[in-house]
Amino acid sequence: MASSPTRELDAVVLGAGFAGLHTNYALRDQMGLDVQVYEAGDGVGGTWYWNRYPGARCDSESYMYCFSFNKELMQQWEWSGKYPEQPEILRYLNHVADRFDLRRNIQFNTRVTAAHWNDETARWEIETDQGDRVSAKYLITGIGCLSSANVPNITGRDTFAGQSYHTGAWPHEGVDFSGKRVGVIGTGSSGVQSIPVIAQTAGHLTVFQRTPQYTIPARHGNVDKAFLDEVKKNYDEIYEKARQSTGGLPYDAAERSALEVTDEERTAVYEDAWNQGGFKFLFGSFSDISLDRRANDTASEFIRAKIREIVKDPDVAEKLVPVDHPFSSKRPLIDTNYFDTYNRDNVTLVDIRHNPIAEINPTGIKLEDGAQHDLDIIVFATGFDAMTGTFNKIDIQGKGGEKLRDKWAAGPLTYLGVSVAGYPNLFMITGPGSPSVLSNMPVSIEQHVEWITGAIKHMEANGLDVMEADAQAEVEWVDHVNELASQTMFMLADSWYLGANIPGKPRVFMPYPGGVGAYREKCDEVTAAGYEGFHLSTSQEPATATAD
Ligand code: N01
Repeated sequence: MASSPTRELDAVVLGAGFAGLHTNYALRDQMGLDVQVYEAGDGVGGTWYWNRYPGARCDSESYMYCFSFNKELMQQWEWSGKYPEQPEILRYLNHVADRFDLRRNIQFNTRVTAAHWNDETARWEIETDQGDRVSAKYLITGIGCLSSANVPNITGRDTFAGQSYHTGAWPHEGVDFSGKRVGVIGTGSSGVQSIPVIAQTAGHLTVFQRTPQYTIPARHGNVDKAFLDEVKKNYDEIYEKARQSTGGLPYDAAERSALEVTDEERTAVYEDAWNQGGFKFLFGSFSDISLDRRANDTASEFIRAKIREIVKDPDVAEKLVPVDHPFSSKRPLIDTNYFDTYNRDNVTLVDIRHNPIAEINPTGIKLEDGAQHDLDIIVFATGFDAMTGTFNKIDIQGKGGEKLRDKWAAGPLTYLGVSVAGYPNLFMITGPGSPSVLSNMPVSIEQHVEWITGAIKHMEANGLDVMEADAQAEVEWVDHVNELASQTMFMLADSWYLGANIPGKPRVFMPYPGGVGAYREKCDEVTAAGYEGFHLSTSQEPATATAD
């Protein structure tokens, strides 16, 4: 690094979304540490600061998409919708920042560009794009799993004369689609949420679809006040159920196999789940949809029939029917009027799987067969370089100057998804190898913040300077994650979970698929065994291995 650090801190936290805000509160207010948070945006909110596209909202029900660390906050905040919409989540996070006075040690408009471990001082030296140079004992990342936008490098992309936007970097002032010819590339969560809303005002909307999707109706609407009151009476119990669940949501897990009931019973269960909407279709219908291909086929076929029923033009319906991957092998989608939108006169579906985009030119998008679609606006709903993309943009160097991006060149290696061998005192909130994106994020974020805070308390109470994952424990964890993933549907699709959306990215399943309950138990066992799989030491003495 260019020069010596000018400030010595206990901890540096990257990001001021759910993860960074909670970590700031836990380390600064509950532990009394000297903490500096750096945030790239000019406000708090993380994902919800950047993703302001039309229709943006969360797929977790609102009463579960919040912090649980403060009971008064839980009781006092009133959600208005069944699912929380982006502006409301952003208001919530701003409220949390105000309520706990969290902004005073957040430096906004600042990206951390480098973090180097200094072997001699046993501290992290951190540099930002604003010229800050600080050192810290602990480095905690809350940089999000989906925070590096993927704007595909399509030939001629930058020659387009109209306006173009990525859903994950949406202009704060909004975009006026009235009467415009709009093209949306991408039909993942962001596309499926924004397409029906854009169609309402656009002159004409053309959707460029590479992979058809299974999506379940959200059944979004105002939240029932009586329901919320009941939730608040039982919040502790409900939250605890979510903590022990698979997906971080307090739904009753289905116990029956889809294969042990009659066809009529099965259809009735799916019909009921479809009418209830949301993730209950996946978690609440049958126990083996994600695990058994034959069981999965019944769910996939049910959704295909629904698409054919909703979409009036049979040719368009067939283009929308997913046949190349099983339901839930990609991130399950939740929608409002998605398939119905293709019945509108001002909406055209273009299948770019069979007739790919050849180029973007000044007036629009040209396909390989020569067809030209003239456009005023292009929306890239093309996703993110997930889980590792944002880490790789920072020059993170561990012991001996090893670069994290080199260590992860063939896929991310972590112990518990929270730490990396060779990178002492670095803690990643919802890092690769943890449940993260396969769960309701606030539940996973809180579990990580609590676990990391516990580890730091342990170090401070025992006069320890260094905590580092053991290399063998890391290998075993990565093997365990891969072994679990191999038993699921996840391996049967080209998804961002596997890095398949980014050309050249290694095909490795990144999140932990064993569920938040099992994962929490494992983390608690590690703690109870004296931080098994970690080396703990003072900087003066050799490290003590606590690994097996
Ligand atoms: O991104 P995606 P997203 N040419 O990667 C297509 C979370 N999230 O922003 O499937 C043409 O899912 C790509 O096609 P294919 C959630 O975890 C949550 O929608 O790769 N097309 C796909 O259709 C989610 O999973 C919420 O063949 C290209 C689309 O673009 C994650 O964020 C809301 C292409 C990308 O879909 C990411 O969702 C929003 C190319 N070169 C997001 N490259 C809620 O909670 C990509 N595509 C509601």
